[in-house]
Amino acid sequence: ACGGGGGGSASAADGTITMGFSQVGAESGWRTANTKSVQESAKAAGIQLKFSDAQQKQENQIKAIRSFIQQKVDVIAFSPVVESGWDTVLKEAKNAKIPVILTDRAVDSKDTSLYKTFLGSDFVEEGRKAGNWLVEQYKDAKDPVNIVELQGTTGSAPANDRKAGFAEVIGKDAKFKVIASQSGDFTRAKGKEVMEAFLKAHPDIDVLYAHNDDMGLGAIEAIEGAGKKPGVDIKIITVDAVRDGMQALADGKINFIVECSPLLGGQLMDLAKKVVKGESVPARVVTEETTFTQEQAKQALPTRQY
Ligand code: GYE
Repeated sequence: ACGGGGGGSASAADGTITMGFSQVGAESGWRTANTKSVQESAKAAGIQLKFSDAQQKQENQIKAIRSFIQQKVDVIAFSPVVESGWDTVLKEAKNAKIPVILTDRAVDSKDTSLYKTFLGSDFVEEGRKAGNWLVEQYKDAKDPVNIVELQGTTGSAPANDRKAGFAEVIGKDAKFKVIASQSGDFTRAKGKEVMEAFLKAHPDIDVLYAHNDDMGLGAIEAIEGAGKKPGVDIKIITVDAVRDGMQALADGKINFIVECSPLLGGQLMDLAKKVVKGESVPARVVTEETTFTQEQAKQALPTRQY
């Protein structure tokens, strides 16, 4: 109806960009902060956002992307719940000449022409940071260090990579033993449930490595329920640094948090404007992040945005 120029796109005559965004779900504090960042940044950038929540299901994301293609949005952004299985739908977007931006999580597609760029954290590096802290803490220990691991959503980039980065670092010293490792699906409820099972099966846990704060917070409840002191009897390392995690860190219940920033909205909108204009963008945009000790958490909390 717009009579040319738009190449069949749904762009408004005034040039307003429409973005279809398929979010993973609302599984964690990180995700809630990320959704808010995307929504607020779209508004601030004057980009019309069609937002869809996949409730942690890949099939819902594929449906949402197909619907965005049908609606002829100008750009599609999504945070893929798992890494595999995207080629078909991404080819459909490419055939429809709609650029795709990967946000937060990666896909394992061999054909990198299926998307314009990938904006998000380096999850392998996050895992390494967690491992490095542990190695430093136990550098003088002679006895084995028994570690349990709560993994994120099975098949997701952050679960695969945080596990790999951590294993790479601790694997250099045989005293570090991962005695149990299971998915807690990035949620508090599952983190608690799996930690309860770990505690029953293993009376001798020294360290918990949880792939996000929420699972760590659920595990803290399980540890307290078992009559042990989180942060003292069992040392806890998590990833994200959302407010509740930072509070537990400041309170001494978590020992170390590797930051993963959910505030990707601003950069996403900038990239979207560029790809819609046909400008070139870097193939990979990595988020800048830090780590927090208990003392650093106390200092950072008052001004923490999420
Ligand atoms: O760490 C976790 C969330 O993909 C980086 O997903 C994100 C992860 C984040 O559920 O809390």
